[in-house]
Amino acid sequence: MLRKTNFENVPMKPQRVYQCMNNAFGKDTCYVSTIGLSQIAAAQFLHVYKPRNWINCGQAGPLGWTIPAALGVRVADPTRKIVALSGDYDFQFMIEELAVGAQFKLPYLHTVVNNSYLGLIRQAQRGFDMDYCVQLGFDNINHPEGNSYGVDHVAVAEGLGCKAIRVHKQEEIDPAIEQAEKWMAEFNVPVVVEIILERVTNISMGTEIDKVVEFEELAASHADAPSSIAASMLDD
Ligand SMILES: Cc1ncc(C[n+]2csc(CCOP(=O)(O)OP(=O)(O)O)c2C)c(N)n1
Ligand SMILES: [Mg+2]
Repeated sequence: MLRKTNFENVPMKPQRVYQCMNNAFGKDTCYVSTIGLSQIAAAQFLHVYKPRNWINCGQAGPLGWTIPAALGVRVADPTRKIVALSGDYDFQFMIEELAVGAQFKLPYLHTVVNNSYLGLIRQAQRGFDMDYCVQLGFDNINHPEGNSYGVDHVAVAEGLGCKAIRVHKQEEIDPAIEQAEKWMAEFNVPVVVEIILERVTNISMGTEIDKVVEFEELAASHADAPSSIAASMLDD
């Protein structure tokens, strides 16, 4: 069984984001993440090649941990390639810590996958037929082009002394990462790449390892999961 990643949807499906990240980031990349559909999907899809290159808070799952953890990794290792990954709410939880990165010149790349939802909680509520108090969208009077996704993360990150860029389509991801790398080299501050996702995508999950529910069509060929290492074992 292989999960499909090569979706063309705009707003993007998260699976496609991880495909792009696998293609864009090298084998030395150290990922930092905390909790949420974002982190669960990342653990399913992202390739990690070395020990201590998947820095995660473990079972505790304290939202907001990602920014300070990434800053800590940077302090511990001034040369490592660090890519943090947050959902929109994890990012908002301790967003002010970005200023610490700007103050102490601690560059790293922070990808924010924004579905304008507490996605993991929304998915968990499906079992109760609810979608209650878990969406983060609103009409932001200062950000009308934000399509009611609410907080303008680019503006907040810039206000805290960092650099930030927003993308909507998969073909914008590579140029955004290139821009982020230039900014990190030039300014020595955290750089945020915000990726606008479709609002509702469920991620494969189950109560037991042999009862995992798939919500999307599976890959039928290598082309459906081109960045997958296992895909090479499929008959095209
Ligand atoms: C401090 C804290 N409060 C509440 C939770 C419960 N919780 C786990 S995931 C989640 C929603 C995360 O939303 P987001 O960061 O946008 O990620 P998504 O699931 O949408 O990818 C919540 C509220 C938690 N893990 N930590
Ligand atoms: Mg979210």
